Amino acid sequence: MKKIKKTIPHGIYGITGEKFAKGRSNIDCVRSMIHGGIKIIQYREKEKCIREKVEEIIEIRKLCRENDVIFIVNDHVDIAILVDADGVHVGQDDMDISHVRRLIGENKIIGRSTHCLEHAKKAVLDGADYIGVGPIFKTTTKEKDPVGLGYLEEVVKNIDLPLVAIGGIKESNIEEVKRLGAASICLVSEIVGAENIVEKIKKLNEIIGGQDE
Ligand code: TZP
Ligand code: MG
Repeated sequence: MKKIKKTIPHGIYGITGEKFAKGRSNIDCVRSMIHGGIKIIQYREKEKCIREKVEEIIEIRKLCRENDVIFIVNDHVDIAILVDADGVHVGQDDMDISHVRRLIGENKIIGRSTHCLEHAKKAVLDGADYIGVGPIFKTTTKEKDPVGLGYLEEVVKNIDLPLVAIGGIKESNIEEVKRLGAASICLVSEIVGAENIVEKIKKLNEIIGGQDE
């Protein structure tokens, strides 16, 4: 039977960020995100060695599969293939989309980080399945100057590809991001750094009108 490629659900897109997680592990954070109803989770970890990452990814892959949550691996195309992840997310300094596609196949999701309209247009031509748009606001989670809400508006108007708005998004500004047309929104430190992750997700969903099924 032909496998159908999954699509990016609307609502909150979760990403791990152990550094900001108040001592909780990536795996604990993922459990809470799933419990809170998040439907897509990306494993992003810049500090650990490959062995540790693979161990965590195997565990998180299992949790996502058991709970029908889409699982994306950041950076590591090889590990995404190893664990049969639903997709991979690559930045501007990572492998070309055409190479990622050859490795991971047609039925997997490829996400590309973009910071300007040229990046976004190229991602469309290259065959990405969605683009990250950001950092919208100033953030300490990633060393990159913010692109502002203007870039989000440009993408909404000009780019025919699902987008995930990211960077400095909080409970206090998520409404504006949603209003400008971002159907999928990612918050890292706001979620993993919350006192109560499940409650935080509930509040965010109240503001943006919930998750897709
Ligand atoms: N890509 C663009 S901004 C960012 C990534 C991975 C970090 C977003 O983290 P936060 O804590 O939601 O600002
Ligand atoms: Mg990368």
